Amino acid sequence: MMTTQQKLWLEKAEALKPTLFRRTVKPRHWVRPERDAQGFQGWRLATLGPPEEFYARYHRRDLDATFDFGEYCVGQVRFEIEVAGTIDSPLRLQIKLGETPAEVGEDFNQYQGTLSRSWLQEEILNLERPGAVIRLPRRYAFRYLRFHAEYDAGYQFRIKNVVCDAVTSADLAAVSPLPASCPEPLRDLDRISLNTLKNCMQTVFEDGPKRDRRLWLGDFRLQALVNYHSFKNYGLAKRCLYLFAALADEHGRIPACLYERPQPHNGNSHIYDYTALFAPTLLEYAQASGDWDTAAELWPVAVRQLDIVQEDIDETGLFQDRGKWWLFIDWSSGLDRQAAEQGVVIFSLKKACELARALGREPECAVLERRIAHLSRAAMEQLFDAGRQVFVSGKERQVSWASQAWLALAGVLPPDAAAGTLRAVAATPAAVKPVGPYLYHYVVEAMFACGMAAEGRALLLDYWGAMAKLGADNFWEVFDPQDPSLSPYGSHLINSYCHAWSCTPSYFLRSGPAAHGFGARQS
Ligand code: RAM
Repeated sequence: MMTTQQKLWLEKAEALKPTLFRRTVKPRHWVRPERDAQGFQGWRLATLGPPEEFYARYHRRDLDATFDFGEYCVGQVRFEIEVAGTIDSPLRLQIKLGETPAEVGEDFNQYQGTLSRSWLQEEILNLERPGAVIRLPRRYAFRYLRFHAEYDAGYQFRIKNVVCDAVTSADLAAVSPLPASCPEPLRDLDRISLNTLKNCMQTVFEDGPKRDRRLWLGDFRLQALVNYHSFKNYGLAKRCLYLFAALADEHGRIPACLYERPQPHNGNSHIYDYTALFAPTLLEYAQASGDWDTAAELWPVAVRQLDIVQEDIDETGLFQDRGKWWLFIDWSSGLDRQAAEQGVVIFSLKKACELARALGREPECAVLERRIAHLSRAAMEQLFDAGRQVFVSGKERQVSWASQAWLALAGVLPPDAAAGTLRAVAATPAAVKPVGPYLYHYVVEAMFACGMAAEGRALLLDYWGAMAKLGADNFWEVFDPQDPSLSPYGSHLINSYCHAWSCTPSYFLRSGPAAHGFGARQS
């Protein structure tokens, strides 16, 4: 049951629902997917000609045609069918839409992944009156579209004028150009990042427009940071903050994710690290927008999340996994998350203190500061391996990038020493590495935070640059340069190739290129 307060917050959120910008996009090329061991995930697209060449042709059966829109689109698809002859039976058309060539190339019937196959974008239409404008039923996220008509139609037909009515709530006109000194490879990363964010910006900050198409707190925090330095849609960020606050459960715990339809509701999953990050997300919104009233109104929600995460801190000040939560941090399967979670909580408590001070609530800092001291001491006494000069995690004393990054961001060690832990982990091949851009973001952020600007820039160029080199239109949900088909869900087909949390190169480039040294960098 929602409280009266929560109902008001939901009303505020709904009043902030943005109207979407619309644009019609036409396919650029008529293509054919072909297997190619050198191509991304084993596929390439051979160009056959302009779409008009295909539109001019009539078919009866065995139609198989793919279009490349030349850019990534999120929106509704429509096309026309023209019939020559008597329509004596429905026309059966299969349509696939893909973010990648592999999606339009591979057979979805072979899909064995752990998430629902219904995320794979595919329609089978049995059209009783095919001679008309056909509108596909859903919103799609794709660059490639494939038509397949396997069965004899009994008459001639042709398909023409395929278009996508693309939607976004991102205002492209709000983005200022990068400084002229910014070199080309970085401009490319910026362009791909902003594309990613634009495509995820709908009536909330979606995690991915193909999948899961919902608001996740961890993704939202990073999207919002990029948004403040690019599209500057403060209203959308405010809407998302109010949605989380409105949909907290009876204990005051916000969900890790939420759905908008049919009406906003709680996603009923709880991620320990995401819960803690509500406070930093609120502070960053207020700092960027200047809207401190919203921060003051939602302050109790931020504090409540930190009280809730505190319940899993033991008497010595250490986070203990009691099996109550989903611990996220990264998709890496072997990662021990204890140390990283410890870092997230300290980081979030510090941001909450900053927010308290900005709101004139200094007295409330005392309790937060006591927790910071207690947790920091525990991190040093129980997680820091002085011999190896790295933080370790869990019973097995695992060494990972995640632990060093989050404890560096938590400021448990002075910046120089924290930089030492990051350098040590980079020099330890056995250390558990990130597998996704979400954690890579925090590694880069930690590097900048502790004076490793050159290493931060290099990692950014290396990791996100590798996706750009593989032809990314948007940055991806997961990416392991050693294994471009890696998926946490058992199939690369279901991965999201336009994923919110990967859009942060623009944050690093735009939140002060001078500070990060990007503008001055020679490519
Ligand atoms: C997946 C999505 C989403 C992420 C969660 C933890 O469902 O990739 O972006 O926030 O996991």
